[in-house]
Amino acid sequence: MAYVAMADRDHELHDPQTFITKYIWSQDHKVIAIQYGVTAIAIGLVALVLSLVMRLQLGFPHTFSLIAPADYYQAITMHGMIMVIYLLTALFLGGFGNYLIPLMCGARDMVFPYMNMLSYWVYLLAVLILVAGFFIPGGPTGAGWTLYPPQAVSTGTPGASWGIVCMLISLGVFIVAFTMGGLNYVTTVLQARCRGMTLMRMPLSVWGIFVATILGLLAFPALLVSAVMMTLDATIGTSFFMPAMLSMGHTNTHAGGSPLLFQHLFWFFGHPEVYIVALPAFGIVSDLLSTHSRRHIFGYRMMVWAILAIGCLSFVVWAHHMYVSGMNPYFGFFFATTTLIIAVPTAIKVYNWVLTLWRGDIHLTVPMLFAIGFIFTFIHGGLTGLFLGNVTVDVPLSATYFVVAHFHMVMGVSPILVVFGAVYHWYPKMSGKMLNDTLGRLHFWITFLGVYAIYLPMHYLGIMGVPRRYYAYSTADFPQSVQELNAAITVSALIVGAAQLILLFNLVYSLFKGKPAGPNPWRGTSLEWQTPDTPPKHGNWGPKLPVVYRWAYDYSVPGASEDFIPQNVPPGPGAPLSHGHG
Ligand code: HEM
Ligand SMILES: [Cu+2]
Repeated sequence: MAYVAMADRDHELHDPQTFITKYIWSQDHKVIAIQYGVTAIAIGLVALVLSLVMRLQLGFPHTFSLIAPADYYQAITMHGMIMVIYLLTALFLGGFGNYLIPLMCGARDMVFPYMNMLSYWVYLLAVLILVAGFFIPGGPTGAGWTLYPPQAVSTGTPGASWGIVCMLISLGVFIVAFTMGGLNYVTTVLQARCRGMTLMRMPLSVWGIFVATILGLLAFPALLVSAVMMTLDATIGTSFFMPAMLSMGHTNTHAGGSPLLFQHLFWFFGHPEVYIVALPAFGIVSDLLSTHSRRHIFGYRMMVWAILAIGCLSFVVWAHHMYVSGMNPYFGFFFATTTLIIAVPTAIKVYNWVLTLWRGDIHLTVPMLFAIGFIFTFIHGGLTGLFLGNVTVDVPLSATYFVVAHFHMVMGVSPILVVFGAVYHWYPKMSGKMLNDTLGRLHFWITFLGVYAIYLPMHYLGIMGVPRRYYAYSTADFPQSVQELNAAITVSALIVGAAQLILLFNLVYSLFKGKPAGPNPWRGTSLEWQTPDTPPKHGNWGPKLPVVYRWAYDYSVPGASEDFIPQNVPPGPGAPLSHGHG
């Protein structure tokens, strides 16, 4: 526990005094978390607007001429990349990871607070470089979020000269920021837990974030090297990924590079990336379900092992994104098999969530609604994953809207629902105020029903053969229903997009007018609810660190005087240890 002492000392030496050190150059993990969160949501709104612009084009191609074909490709690229990296990755790890790890582990802060602070500012720089892409000559890259060469750096692709370089540099800077944060999260979990907080007593939120961070530290380097190599291909004429070719009547100056090498590197990062987003969501949703059903998580140990198993397996499935690349069929067989094996630990998790609810004392609070919504959308997206994991099914579907439906359900909508649930759940700790319940319910129902209205029909469009990444289709190629559904999807998307204003309003309104939350409004067991102050002060715990006596799931323990026993309550009369992990 040497690092506890270090974090302790740091807290005494650097207790922030001025406005600037308290809120701007803050080394407090909670302030950094909120900085990450606000920035991620702000750039996420840009991605949302881009998606609505694309939807208007697809739904009403002749009514709104907001964008030209080239703009569509730029919008799709920026939308996809922002959503995956700059919103979800940053929000789950930089935002929730930063906020929850020290509080849930009983630490005063991250072990390297200065590096943690730097991580946020470098992330902000990455976001600014990304946004700069909109203002440079030629605009941002239109290569698609996968940035495949040779297309990404060939004339004819929007942003092929400046835009792609800007994107690659921004990604590189993001990875530097992620690494500085990530080393903190891992080290803090391993070294700064308070007394009694064994690994197998940690809340699943911490487990999910912890393993996701390890995945990130192992996967992002593959993206970093490909970004560096492609930048060199684009700027000084190296040929890592660029073959000699004839494009738009011109022969290029490259020779001998391998576009397939890029695909392997990209997806060696890209598939784990799905779990960098999904594992924190899995962890957080487990805690939401348990807290709001007043019941211990079913199969805690199995849940931890499932997270670890999914984490490991996620590194041996990447080429399921490359079934159409002309790979050797035996290769496809291997990757289909590993992909389908991931379904086992994943299904275990789903069963355990459902069994947690079974005979629980379910409180349909707003966080719980979002958590249950997640179970639906995740099962849904997971099932279509089983289709696409099989080579023979994937090949005809891979360039269609079926894929758009699948990945939005599984890694767009599902994690976002968990983000929302988590915001309603922890906002009271972050601000001391409750979010407005009525507005929360309205936000949930419109969002939940709305995403189904958006994404269910897309499966049908995909099976009809509607291609993805298309600006417009000839009406002669598809039945009338395709255009009608496209219009309906766009209307739903506009409604869902507008519904997010309810949340934004709620966040600001409740800060001033919200009901005071008290320290533990959901009667939760994990340590963040047991802080002496709400919101917790710098250093979190006042003079004395907490001591942990039990796991995080002592809800409705027989013989206990209340329906929850916080982790820092010693066993005794009225507070027995549960049959779980004491
Ligand atoms: C209301 C919410 C959203 C709407 C209406 C929406 C809409 C769209 C549209 C219209 C496309 C282009 C499809 C095509 O032409 O093939 C797209 C692509 C994409 N979206 Fe979303 N989206 C939303 C949320 C999200 C979220 C939360 C994520 C996070 C993972 C996400 C990730 C992506 C990705 C990775 C692509 C693919 C980009 C590419 O092909 O290069 N989207 N989305
Ligand atoms: Cu994958």
